[in-house]
Amino acid sequence: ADPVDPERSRRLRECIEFYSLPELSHLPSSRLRQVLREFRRTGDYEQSPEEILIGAKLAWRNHARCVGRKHWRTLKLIDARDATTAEDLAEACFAHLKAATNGGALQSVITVGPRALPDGREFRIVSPQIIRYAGYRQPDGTVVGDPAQMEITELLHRLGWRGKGTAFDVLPLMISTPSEPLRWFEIPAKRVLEVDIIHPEYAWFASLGLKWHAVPAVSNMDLEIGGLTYPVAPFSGWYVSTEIGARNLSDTDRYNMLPEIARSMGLDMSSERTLWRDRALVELNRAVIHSYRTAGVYMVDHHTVAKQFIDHVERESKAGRECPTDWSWINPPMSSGVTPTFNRVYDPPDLDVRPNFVSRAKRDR
Ligand code: NRG
Repeated sequence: ADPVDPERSRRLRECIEFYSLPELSHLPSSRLRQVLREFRRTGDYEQSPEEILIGAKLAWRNHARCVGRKHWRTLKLIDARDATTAEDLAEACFAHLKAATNGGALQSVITVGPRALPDGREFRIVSPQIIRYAGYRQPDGTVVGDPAQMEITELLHRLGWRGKGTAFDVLPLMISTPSEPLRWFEIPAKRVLEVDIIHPEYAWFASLGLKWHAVPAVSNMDLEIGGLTYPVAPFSGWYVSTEIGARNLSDTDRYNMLPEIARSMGLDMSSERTLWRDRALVELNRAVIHSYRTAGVYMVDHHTVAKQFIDHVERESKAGRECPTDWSWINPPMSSGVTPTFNRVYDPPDLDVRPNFVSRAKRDR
């Protein structure tokens, strides 16, 4: 390898920065020397499970778009770097779901798979999250299920998968590896905890037939630590209620449920001025929170998470650290003006801080 290759210099710099962090100051100084020796000789090195876990926690802490960062210390690691087949990785993802679901008391988990081969070929979880609902395009142009998953659902169809055709069919997990054709794996039903959406007062709400899954496990971001990139690094915490109630089930290009909820509530929908959308939105979000609580599945509401985030920012500032923050992602998609995250300025979202989670689309571009 060319020692003045800019990419290699960047990775080397990140490596040195990583091992110089206070969070790694307990490692013997011989560790950095050993890593550097290996890096200079081969352009690469291996991290220990402890180093990966610390790196992943810091990636979480650094990630400007996450409002749940107060809990960055609670992360658990599943080390799946020894996976050699798509099936191994699928099994690791199922173990991830089990540990993360934790019977409803959600535990933050990251599973780290193999890195790319020297020739650049790599393992990838093609599914954007471990659990996603299918979206079926109907002949009349409407969609049954989650419109955001239409493309991946059609790809799975071409690969021979057939869903039941309901609005909430869990898609199989799609994985690509260096040496196999694209493969999919049905997720065992016992690994997918779901919550039926009911309303604390409106008995009719249950008949809308809505539900959502407990675990949000993002599987299409790279984890970058100390100059190394992990292309397989699905991570999960728990939902903020508005992700489901004020986006997934309500966006017009997702489940678009507000008109039906408003009609069932008997609201005057003749004009925007009646705020029928807002009123339906509030009831949908009350229903989501109530249903998860009733089912014993942990989630956080947007007011509480906003307070937690402000605590976190203050704690970070006391520790003398920046907290790079993307205002538009930190604020909830409803009632943001009445949460404490709204009227504030933050440290600018520094996209170059490492360790970090990096969106794969960015790397592919
Ligand atoms: N909005 C997406 C999930 C994104 C990640 N959200 C979390 N992550 N809460 C959705 O499925 O609605 N997490 O790691 O907890």
